[in-house]
Amino acid sequence: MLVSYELVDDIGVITVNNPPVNALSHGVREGLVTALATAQADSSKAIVLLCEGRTFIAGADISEFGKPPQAPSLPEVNAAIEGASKPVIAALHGTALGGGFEVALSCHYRCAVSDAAVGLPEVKLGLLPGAGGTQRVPRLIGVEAALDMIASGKPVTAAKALKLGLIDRVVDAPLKAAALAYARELVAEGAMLRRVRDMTVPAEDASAEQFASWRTTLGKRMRGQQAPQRIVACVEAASRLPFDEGLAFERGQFVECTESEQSAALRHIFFAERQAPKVLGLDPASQPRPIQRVGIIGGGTMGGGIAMCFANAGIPVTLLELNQDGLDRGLALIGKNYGITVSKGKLSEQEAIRRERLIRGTTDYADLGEVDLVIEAVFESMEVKRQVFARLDEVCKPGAILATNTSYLDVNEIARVTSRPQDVVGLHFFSPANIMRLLEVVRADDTADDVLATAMAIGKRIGKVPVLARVCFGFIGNRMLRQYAREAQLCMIEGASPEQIDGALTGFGMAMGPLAVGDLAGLDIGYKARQALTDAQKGDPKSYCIADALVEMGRLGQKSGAGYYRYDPETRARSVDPEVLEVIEAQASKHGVSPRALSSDEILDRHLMALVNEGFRILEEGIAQRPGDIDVAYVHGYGFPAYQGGPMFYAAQRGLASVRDRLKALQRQTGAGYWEPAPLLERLVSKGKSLDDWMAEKH
Ligand code: T1G
Repeated sequence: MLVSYELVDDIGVITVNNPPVNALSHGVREGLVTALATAQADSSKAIVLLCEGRTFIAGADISEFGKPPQAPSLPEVNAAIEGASKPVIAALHGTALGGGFEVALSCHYRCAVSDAAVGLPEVKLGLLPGAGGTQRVPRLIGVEAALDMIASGKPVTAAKALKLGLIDRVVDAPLKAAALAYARELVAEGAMLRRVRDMTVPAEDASAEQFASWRTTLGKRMRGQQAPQRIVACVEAASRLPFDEGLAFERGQFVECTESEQSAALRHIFFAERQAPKVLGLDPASQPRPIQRVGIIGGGTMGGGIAMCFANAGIPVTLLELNQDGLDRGLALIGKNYGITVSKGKLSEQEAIRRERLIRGTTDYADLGEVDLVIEAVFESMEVKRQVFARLDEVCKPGAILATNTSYLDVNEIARVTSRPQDVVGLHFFSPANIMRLLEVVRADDTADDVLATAMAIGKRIGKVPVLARVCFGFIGNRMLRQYAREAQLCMIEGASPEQIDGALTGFGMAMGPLAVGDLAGLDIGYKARQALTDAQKGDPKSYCIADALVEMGRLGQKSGAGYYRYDPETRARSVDPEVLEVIEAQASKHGVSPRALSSDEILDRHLMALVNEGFRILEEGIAQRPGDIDVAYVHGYGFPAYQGGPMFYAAQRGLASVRDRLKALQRQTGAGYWEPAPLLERLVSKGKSLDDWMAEKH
């Protein structure tokens, strides 16, 4: 039963049991209303509401959004709870989130075990608390604390919730017994039916200026997103209107959010993040191998960041460098990064020391003899990587997983130098590795199923979103990025300035524009990679001549103080540099290009179409398992705005036929073969099918 009811002596107990997270599906809402009616009619003196399983209600059932609403709605359930004639006590464990916490807020009292957390994460789904959260929370904790909680969507620990006044008691497990005791205590002291709706919002932090400053702050912090602004409007309504009018205003705002494209995109990403770690067709019997110790080869920026990922998850790391100097530099860099995190108040000094102590340095390969997983993060040269893997094959124990952090080299070729290619896999981290959430798991031809299962599991364990990719040049992310970067170069040589190009993409919501990203990563990286390619492989010189010219002038990007922009040595502030415009002009005349005015729409479109078309090729070749995997990769690895859903979701929303037609128009306009619509796209359009249809047919 989704919701059950029992009378324990004189206390009624309502129990929700809807695994995995007790989401408030239609059945649960109905069950709650029925159980409440039973409790109201029997001899119980108070009612305890709790959940089975790993958590209290973690929210509305997100999979029900976009479908016709079914009664009772959550506001109706909450009104029934708050209107009960007997005290209702919410007993919280796990994560009481969203609609789940709103249910708790409609109860008259709340208790929680110490490791519980409460939160209203709706904003992460492009929504807002639509069942009283924006009206009840400010009544309990004031406007500032309420906006901080609801606009950030961050969970609050039980201890902090008690301090804020969101809950009334932190109890010891077992929860049910403690909650029953608390209920009896309330009955004994004749506790009143304390309805949050009857409270008023403290006026001291509810001025118009306050709300205006929140709108400005959120306008910057959550650029382009609609829900945060609606949240401010709802909390403002709570401080201005009687409860029921505020609730109605909130509901209206909520419904508009549920119908918004931004929320559809963010809900798509929510489920795509949870699908990505699942490897289709994997032998269900293949269990992850235990990973208790990890080795990292290379103490540079990537190696150090990767080591921190494992130490942050409590896994001991052996970091190997060729010599002591290199090792000292690597460990010092890690220490510096932890220091920065502590100085930002994101980590305590003790915790930083504890994590740093989990990272042990060595210059001796023999010290990797007992690790369960080793990740190579050395210089991007096939020869160097082959030498490292041959050495690892000698020293690592049987069953150890040998992984490479290469961002584009052939993992099959690396695996072939070992006697155990089945134990070789690509684990492609993104810089800064201890921050970026994307992890491309690269499946080589011989990679064993349990090695893949292990890679996905360890990826989640270190807080990453693992996405499976097959071997090709640049895997999923970087392969698409080459097409995207090509358009940035061509738009420049055709007449658009770096500022205009970056502005077009940041206007769409990209965290940074393609040229600013180039300056951040270093223009010399791409330059060196191009030096290793033939002219044919490099493609049209117009697509890299400006970048080459800048590098040959010593303009490597931020690290040299100048690239497509100039950077203030102190503040690193970026500014337009007329010298770059001269370089662009010179290259345009050298390559016979007459500059013209490009609209920001054209610039944006060409970048998005370049990503999307390559995405279709990647799906057709089986390099990526699902369109959602590509979307998750771009959101967590390349700064694609989650509220746009990722390149493939964007294409689906826009309409595959319109995408195909736009590509054909670009092909006619430029005569360039790479604008030829991908065969999969052509096929789907010709059959009037969607990517979801294609996925359903494929599996
Ligand atoms: N609805 C439907 N399915 C859900 C769900 C939900 N709210 N939450 C989780 N799942 C599924 C998920 O897809 C996965 O399925 C499985 O449960 C385990 O999840 C009116 C409008 C609770 C912290 O935003 O943050 O309430 O892949 O892998 O890592 O105001 O899930 O196994 O098939 O993430 O342990 C607000 C969303 C909703 C919380 C657990 N609530 N969930 O994390 O497991 S909007 C949220 C989470 C709302 C009201 C509004 C996390 C978690 P599958 P998991 P986890």
